[in-house]
Amino acid sequence: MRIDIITVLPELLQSPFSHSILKRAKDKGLLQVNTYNLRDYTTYKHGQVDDYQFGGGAGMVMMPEPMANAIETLSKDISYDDIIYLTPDGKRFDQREANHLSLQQNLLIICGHYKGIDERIRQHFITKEISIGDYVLSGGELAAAVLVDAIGRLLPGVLNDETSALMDSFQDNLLAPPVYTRPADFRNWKVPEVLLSGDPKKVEEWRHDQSLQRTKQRRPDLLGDF
Ligand code: 6GU
Repeated sequence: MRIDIITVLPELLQSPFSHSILKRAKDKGLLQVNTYNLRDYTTYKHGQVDDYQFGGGAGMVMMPEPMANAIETLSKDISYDDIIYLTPDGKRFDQREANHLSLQQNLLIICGHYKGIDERIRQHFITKEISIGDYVLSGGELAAAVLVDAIGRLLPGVLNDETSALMDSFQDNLLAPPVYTRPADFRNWKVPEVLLSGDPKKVEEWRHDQSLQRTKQRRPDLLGDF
């Protein structure tokens, strides 16, 4: 899978994909992430990519020409399945969307800044608008990192134990059960007996029950889908 990202802060997007699972995904050739600096696509002086908004008001808007130029230049070589704009007024990102996007071949992600991008770019180029939650970030880069992480770990062959992504919280609309490791007795705080029983069926039942309890207590909204 290939994910291209247009940003004014490419430096911000180096580290998140250079460690752990995403690094492994890239090293295995399963995921390719490319960042493109929007300033490389402007014809304005001093690499200008934003301007005052028509109608007045505080805050700059990202100009349409550099963005259109970047999108059209990249689209010449690659056919994108989706051109995604990251914005707080987009559709809320969730596991279902991560699953869906992980099945695509080529994605283009646009990171906004300031007051956002010119509406005409949204109307004529963007195919999907995504928010990662109901709060405002100063730019789309951290949201892009969240998307790429959530998507990248789902690609077949990225995780060692392929079942482990399937067992994540949310994958079946249930939160994950509690987990324990050695020692079985830590400061007299003991691991639940059933996990030491060696009976896989009992363990599975216990985990499912814990998942249900936890979801009921913490996220009853998820059970609405059951
Ligand atoms: Cl995708 N971008 C920005 N700037 N803020 C956000 C967001 C995205 N999602 C939640 N807040």
